[in-house]
Amino acid sequence: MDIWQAIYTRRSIRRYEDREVPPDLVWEMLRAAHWAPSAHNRQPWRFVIVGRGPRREELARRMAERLVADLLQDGWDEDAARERAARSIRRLTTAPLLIVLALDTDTVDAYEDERRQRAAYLMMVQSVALAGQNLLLAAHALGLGACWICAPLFAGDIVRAVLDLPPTWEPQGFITVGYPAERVVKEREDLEKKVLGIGYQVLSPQWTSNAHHENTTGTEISNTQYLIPDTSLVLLSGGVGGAKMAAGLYAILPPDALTVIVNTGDDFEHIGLPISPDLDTVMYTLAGLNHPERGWGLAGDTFQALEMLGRYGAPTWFQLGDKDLATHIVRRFLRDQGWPLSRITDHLRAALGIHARILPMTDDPVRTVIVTPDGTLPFQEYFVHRRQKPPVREVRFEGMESAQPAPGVLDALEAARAIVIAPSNPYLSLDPILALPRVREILQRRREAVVMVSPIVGGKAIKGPLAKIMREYGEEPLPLAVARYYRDILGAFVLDERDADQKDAIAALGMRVVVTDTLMRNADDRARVARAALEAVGYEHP
Ligand code: FO1
Repeated sequence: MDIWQAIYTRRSIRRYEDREVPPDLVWEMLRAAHWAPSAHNRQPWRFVIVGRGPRREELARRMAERLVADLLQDGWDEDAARERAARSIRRLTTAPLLIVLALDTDTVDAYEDERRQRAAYLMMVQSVALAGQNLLLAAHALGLGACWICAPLFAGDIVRAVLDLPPTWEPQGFITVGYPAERVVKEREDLEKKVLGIGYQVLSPQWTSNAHHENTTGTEISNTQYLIPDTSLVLLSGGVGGAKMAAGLYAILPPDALTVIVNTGDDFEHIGLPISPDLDTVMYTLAGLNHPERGWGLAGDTFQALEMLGRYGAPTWFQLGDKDLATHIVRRFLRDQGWPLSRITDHLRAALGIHARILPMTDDPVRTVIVTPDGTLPFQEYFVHRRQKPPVREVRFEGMESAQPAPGVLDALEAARAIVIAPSNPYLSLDPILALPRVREILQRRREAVVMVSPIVGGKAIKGPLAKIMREYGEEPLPLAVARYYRDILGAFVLDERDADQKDAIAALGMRVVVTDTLMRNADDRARVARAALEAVGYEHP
């Protein structure tokens, strides 16, 4: 774990597995603490490791009594105070490891006046706190969870008495440590409000290229680091069909549960702008801004710029709306700042107030190209310019050999409680995602948790050229053919009721089959299909 990931993903962990912390890890943490800076290099920190047992229990009990007394003095009612104290006892007695951080007052300079005496004392308090933060980071980097407890500041006399500390060791805090039994997602307030520039132009952090805010377990999202919540659900998505599925899931899941991994094979450079159609379609749809009929682009968008571009002889076959252009211009600006696509997407998503994570399948350039009798066509040339007319001989993903999944993609697939494959085009939109290193292997291993919603209804694709391509491949455009194509990764399949006659044949592939109306014409439809998919893989969310 590198320093940036340690800093940005450390959380206060309060629930631990019932498992001892190996002694060698304890020394690793203490050594890290010992290398903190300290005022005048006095190294005033002292550590007391309190094992589980009678002394720890007596300490917890005596401190709880002090807490109750304090709370009653504040006017708390007896029951609430005792409940709070009982929780405190539980925390202190069940933590596998309890480290007391103390300050040795021998290290504090003596002054005649109160002002400098207080400053000399606080210098050592700060030094012990710095050692504590090193210890917390080291615990996290070692795969442990830890939490600083400030209670000893309110009951230092009790801690000294029960643990029989040397008289100059003044308790500063407890740190509980153990193997994490919880995952924590925590917010940070806006940093900008806490920063004042004096004679210094403080640029908004959004636009400065602070590359270190990435970390391999996810990307920095508006000051909120996502550790993957236990309710997490991952959707593999292409464009329009996938976006509807994403909206259906987003509507019924807890806000931070959904991660959408999106195809980027359709991406291309157009009049100097980087276009990511599937990412934008998913993003606009989750933000409720998408054009309801077309599916792509923004509702209410105008095409003034496109018209002007046409007058200059620029291509207008790929219709870029005026509001849509803002997305491409910002994507271009941030790319020129060195931001990877995953970070740009995260920024755009956060700016549109979307709480789901939207991850491009890769940050590397992968381009889907279509081999046709008219030659090998770039994707949008085939899809939009030639309106999907040329027969498809083969689909290739240029750049795939050196592409890696984007940060967070593999973690999300490993950690997800369920993985939904959207009713997108398998050949054009889903195969690119599955072709990335290790993606298909994770889905094969986790097959039981994987469900696909049929992209074919009644022998034709809901949107796009799927049925046509299946025929060009000599396949019957039937859901059964799709289920068979992905039989190695599907544990369940959501079949449209118009194709119910194929249920047994699909079940015979070893999948659970749920039959429902899979057409998603409105929000209720989308929620129904989303529930059917979650039911098919037994995903119960809280
Ligand atoms: N699809 C079209 O058929 N015609 C267009 O002019 C068009 C413009 C467009 C602009 C931005 C964008 O994000 C998507 C756009 N699409 C258009 C859709 C896009 O080509 C497809 O949705 C995906 O590439 C296929 O999944």
